[in-house]
Amino acid sequence: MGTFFKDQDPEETKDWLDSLEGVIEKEGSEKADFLLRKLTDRARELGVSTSPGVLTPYSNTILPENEDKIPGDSIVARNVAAYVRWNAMAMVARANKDGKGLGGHIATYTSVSAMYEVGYNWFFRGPESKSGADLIYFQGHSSPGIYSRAFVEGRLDEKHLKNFRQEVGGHGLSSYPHPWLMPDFWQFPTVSMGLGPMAAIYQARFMRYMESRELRSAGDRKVWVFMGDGESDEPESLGALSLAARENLDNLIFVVNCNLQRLDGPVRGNGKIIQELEGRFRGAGWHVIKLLWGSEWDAVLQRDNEGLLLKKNSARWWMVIFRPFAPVAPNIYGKKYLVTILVCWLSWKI
Ligand SMILES: Cc1ncc(C[n+]2csc(CCOP(=O)(O)OP(=O)(O)O)c2C)c(N)n1
Repeated sequence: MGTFFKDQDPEETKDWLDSLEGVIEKEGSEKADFLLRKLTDRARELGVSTSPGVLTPYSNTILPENEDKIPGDSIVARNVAAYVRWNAMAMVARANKDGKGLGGHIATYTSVSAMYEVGYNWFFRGPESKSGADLIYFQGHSSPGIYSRAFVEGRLDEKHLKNFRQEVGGHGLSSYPHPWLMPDFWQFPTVSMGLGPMAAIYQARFMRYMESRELRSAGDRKVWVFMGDGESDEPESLGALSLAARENLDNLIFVVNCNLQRLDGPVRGNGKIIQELEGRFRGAGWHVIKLLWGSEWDAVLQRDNEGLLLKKNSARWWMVIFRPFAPVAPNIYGKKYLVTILVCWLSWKI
């Protein structure tokens, strides 16, 4: 580590380093990270100008006790989300029946369905809004779910769904978001990965430009970008992030759907893409809120006094949710972790 500071008391420095090593050995790296963060906070309070870290712990940013409750009937919303996912799946499956082999994607929407639903129900503004409808860049491969939502709302009919990926006589559905093919449906083309995120930043910037020229008020209109973690590999995706921060574009929200998969394999096999992206966004000056665990996990995590579950918060862990009792599970996760999760789960349920 390079530093210009001339250390007058190396013995004292060694004490600190030994303590740190002791903490890591006895209490683990999460505790060490916590202590370093505490020290940094305290130092800043005392007026030390120290460099802030860009990474926060690998867990939800908002603690359960600080979360807002969903207003209204969230059970109805949950059921609607399930109908939408079901119809999306049925539409794609049908497009591939009887040797038609039209293709289509399911996993993208499955992984981002909850975020879209929260948007539809509580955030996105429609055309009736005073400042005009929000502008939404939908993640390219999530189109089946967006069609399905429109079907459930009665904006598309069954014939449309049957013509998924076949733009027959104007009564079909394009594979991906495409305003030229479906001008009354899509606002922006997004499946040339990377172009959506960059275009959105300039869109949000242009709205501010129009306002400052007194041509059109931006009001509280928002630009939303839903993009994939694999998509973040395209240079354009993250290429204009610092412009957005520099221009204070608080009318712009990116939702990065980190489902850890991309067309040609896993996103960052042994890495942590969520942490990596947090660093990129925060480093460029953005506010980042991470959501790794659904609220179903809150009660379980609270009972994990040793913090074992947080340590194991990786792609493979998500499989535990679906297959906790699978015979292969102990080999994948290690017996100790499985026992922890079961004990936490049972102590919550009993
Ligand atoms: C510029 C560009 N390069 C390549 C592709 C082909 N392609 C389509 S989706 C995809 C991977 C997308 O991964 P991710 O963003 O994680 O989305 P998900 O797999 O969750 O749908 C690729 C490489 C493309 N659409 N655009």
